[in-house]
Amino acid sequence: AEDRAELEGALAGQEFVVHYQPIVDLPTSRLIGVEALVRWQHPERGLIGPNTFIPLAESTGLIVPLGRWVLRQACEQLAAWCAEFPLARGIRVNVNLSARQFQHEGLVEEIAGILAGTGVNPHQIVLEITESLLMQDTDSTIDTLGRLKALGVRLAIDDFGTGYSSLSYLKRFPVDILKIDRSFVDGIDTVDGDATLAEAVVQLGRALQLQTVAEGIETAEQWSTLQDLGCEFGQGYLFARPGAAAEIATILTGTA
Ligand code: G
Ligand code: G
Ligand code: MN
Ligand code: NA
Repeated sequence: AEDRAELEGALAGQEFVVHYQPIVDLPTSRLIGVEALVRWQHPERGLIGPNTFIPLAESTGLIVPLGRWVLRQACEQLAAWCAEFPLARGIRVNVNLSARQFQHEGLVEEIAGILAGTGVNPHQIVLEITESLLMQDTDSTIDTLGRLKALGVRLAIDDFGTGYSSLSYLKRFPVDILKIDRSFVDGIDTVDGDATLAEAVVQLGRALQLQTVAEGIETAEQWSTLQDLGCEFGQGYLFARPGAAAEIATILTGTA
């Protein structure tokens, strides 16, 4: 309960910050988008990563107002970048949606309100949902996905390949992008079978006309292997770590 109060206080006290990690076109390593990743700028403990507070935010329901805040922040940032840098009009901003947010009654209306209020082009917003969320293959899941798509945003499946789900749902669900989980990229050049799995995801994406984004690229070898497999986009420490909005601005000036 104490932890919950602290998290609530942090939200009210504006102690959260959004960092952005570049997503690049693999052949050219040009910026095609960013993923918004929340951090807690704690007054005493410094910058805290989401793994330490997202689970609590989920279990207490605070993820709903926190997630709404992250989305609004990311949309405001995108609008500011677009006003300043012509290059920004061609990028996308990915925002993570947790299962709890997804199940929240007012989600679609809230997102619509944020899009309208910030004036961003909805096509520049990608909502990342996890594969496990889609495994709850219910009418209400399909209904929510359809209503999100109707707003003009794009949908990505995050951590794809970790969910052991049936593939048939991919055809029914209106998703646009598959994000290949970091665990496959990790072992792509070293662990038997990982390259085969990554390739299978890329082929699946191609068959269903979905874009593929590889996560967690750390070495030039992984980068090159993923290109050989036909993966279009990627993100990872090799290209850039998540950083403050100002770091993205230096790329968007076109001089970085
Ligand atoms: O940012 P890292 O770099 O440490 O992120 C760790 C985990 O936290 C990832 O699984 C990521 O999806 C999740 N995460 C980061 N930001 C957000 C957010 O704004 N909302 C949700 N639901 N998850 C987030
Ligand atoms: O779960 P999700 O994919 O949303 O979260 C992305 C997470 O992956 C964030 O915690 C981000 O900081 C982390 N990440 C991004 N690139 C790399 C990388 O190259 N290596 C590792 N180990 N983690 C990464
Ligand atoms: Mn993600
Ligand atoms: Na992921």
